[in-house]
Amino acid sequence: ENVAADVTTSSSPSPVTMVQDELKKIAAYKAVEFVESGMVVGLGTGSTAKHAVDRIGELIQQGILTDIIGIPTSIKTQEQALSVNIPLSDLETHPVIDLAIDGADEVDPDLNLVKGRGGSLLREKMIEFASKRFVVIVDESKLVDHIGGSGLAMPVEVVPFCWKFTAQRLELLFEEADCVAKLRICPKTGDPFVTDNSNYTIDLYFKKSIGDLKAAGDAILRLPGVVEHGMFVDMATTVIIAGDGGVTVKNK
Ligand code: ABF
Repeated sequence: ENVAADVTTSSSPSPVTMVQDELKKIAAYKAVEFVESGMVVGLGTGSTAKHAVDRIGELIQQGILTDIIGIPTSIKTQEQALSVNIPLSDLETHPVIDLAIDGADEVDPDLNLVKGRGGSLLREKMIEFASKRFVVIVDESKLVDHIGGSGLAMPVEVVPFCWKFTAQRLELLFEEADCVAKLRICPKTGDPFVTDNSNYTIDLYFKKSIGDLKAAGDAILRLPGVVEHGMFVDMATTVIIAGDGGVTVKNK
């Protein structure tokens, strides 16, 4: 496999009891080492990516990074990046991004990902697709043998119009995988969760394998009503994994 070609592992003094958030921070800080002055940087979303955004802000503040332009993957990240004084732009003004740093919900041995449980998969995919290098940062709890096989959600962003119809079509599409499609609900309000793009999210749960990921993703995208799905196949160029045993960097 091309994936294992470049794997470096370093030991770290991390205690076995190191909390998950500290591991996320270690992965994030390691990723920010790849950021150089003058770069256009895709800024991810979620509790892991948040550490990377804070760190970039800190290095700008210290004058160590200069002329950085951030492209945020969500409204939340946009607000956070502004709060730490990272100059921002968008994909239309900067269609080529040097480096994007973002978290993930699942990472398989080939560095394919599930993303979107945090609700921002569409902007993340657009920005990471436009990135020359896409660095994924995770703690080791995100590693899986097979994408979609964890029993946890595989998110699909859909237009609100007739979402039940789209959910039924998704279940039918993955009938052989015993798929259940559930509309994501905002726990605070009890209303449908609305994305930054004013869409809904349908979470797919599979009891059996969905088979070839690219074929599955393409089939999802062919359904009218679907905007984008959370499988990021062949997109990550580097995955940084922080665990109790240290940091592992895997390159595609
Ligand atoms: C984003 O944040 C998402 O694509 C993914 O759903 C989530 C991971 O969040 P966290 O880092 O908080 O686990 O990257």
